[in-house]
Amino acid sequence: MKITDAKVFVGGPGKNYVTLKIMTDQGIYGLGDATLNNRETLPAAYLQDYLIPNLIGMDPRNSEDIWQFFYRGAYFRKGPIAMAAFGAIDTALWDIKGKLANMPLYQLFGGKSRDGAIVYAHATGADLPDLMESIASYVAQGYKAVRVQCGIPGMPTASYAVPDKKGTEGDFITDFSGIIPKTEIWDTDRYMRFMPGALADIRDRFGPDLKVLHDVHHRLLPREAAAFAKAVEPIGLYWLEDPTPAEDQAALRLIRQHSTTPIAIGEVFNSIWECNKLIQEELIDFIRVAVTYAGGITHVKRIIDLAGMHNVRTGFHGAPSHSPISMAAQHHLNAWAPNFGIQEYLVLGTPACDALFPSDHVMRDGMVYVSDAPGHGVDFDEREAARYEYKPGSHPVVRLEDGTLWNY
Ligand code: CS2
Ligand code: MG
Repeated sequence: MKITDAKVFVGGPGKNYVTLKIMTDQGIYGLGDATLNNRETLPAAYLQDYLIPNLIGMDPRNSEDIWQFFYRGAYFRKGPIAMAAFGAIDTALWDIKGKLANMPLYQLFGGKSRDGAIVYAHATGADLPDLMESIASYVAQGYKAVRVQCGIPGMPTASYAVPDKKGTEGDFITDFSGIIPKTEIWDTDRYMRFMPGALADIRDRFGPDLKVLHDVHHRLLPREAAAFAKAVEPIGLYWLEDPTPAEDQAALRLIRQHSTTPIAIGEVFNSIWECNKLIQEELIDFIRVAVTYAGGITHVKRIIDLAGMHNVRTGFHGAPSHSPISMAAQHHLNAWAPNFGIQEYLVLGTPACDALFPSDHVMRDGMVYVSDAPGHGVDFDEREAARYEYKPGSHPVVRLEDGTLWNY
């Protein structure tokens, strides 16, 4: 069997999805997702200029050897751009494998460990009352887990992923007005003084059963993160996410020394080598990698297995930028993984998105039920794709009040 061609599409409804389609001499094709948020054209170029010319003629069934060919052959290894490009190829090859076997991917991984996989939604508010309404709306929709992000009183600008005025919904993460980022002003002291109390009020309002997650989004220094994790320990968060930048994996030891609050890290990682210490030393409770950014299904399965040896559960990233293709690959991994935890789920199901990416995966009452279609179960409508083009977008950059550049 041979790969005969491959095409890359950039664009989508309100997103710059990077979709890879790999065609074969048996008429079977596979689909992958290389969407690297705010840098979408780069994995697309890597695929077009370097990877696709090498793919032509390869046997699509040899997904492991192809992964090793591109990973080791690059010489300069890893990095989000390369691993997103490899990830798209790998996911497309697993899609082809599933179609050849006439099986949904979870069957190829080892079958189902559960029928439904719990997901969490993003509740947000310009202030605490606004956030409480957002949480209540998700609870009313049947969600059993919600990430909560709140505007901080006195903060000079809106903080991470919150609206600057009450009652507005939307993707407060990427601004598609252009490639020049806006500036967010951050003050740790205001955050540290306000947020633990807000989380306690949320727990009081919604009771002990609601799984409450909070994303610090890399804003605290390790000592501050340890103090925050200790302060919120009585609230019983499901997890505290990215409390401190984790390039220095050892820094997470300080949080573990001071708190039993569950820690989730990993969405910015693109290889097992960026999280192996966090996992082996059990410095985290959930690993947050994503199939797109971490080299596809093949590499993420290695991370899942390492995590499973060290009491670490999965909590895959599922931000607004993820296309239904990578989300579907994660749904299959979530159905199989013995150490599954939870899946981030930003509602993808707009009519425009469903038209571009038809599938029969189901999200109901806060649970995802994976499709039984062969492969990952998502298709791609090239006619729909022709309606979209790349639209430059950016995250804010974050500065402290004195102008110091900080972590987004
Ligand atoms: C966030 C992401 O979903 C999350 O947990 O950390 O939405 C993150 O802000 C974006 O992926 C950045 O592009
Ligand atoms: Mg996050």
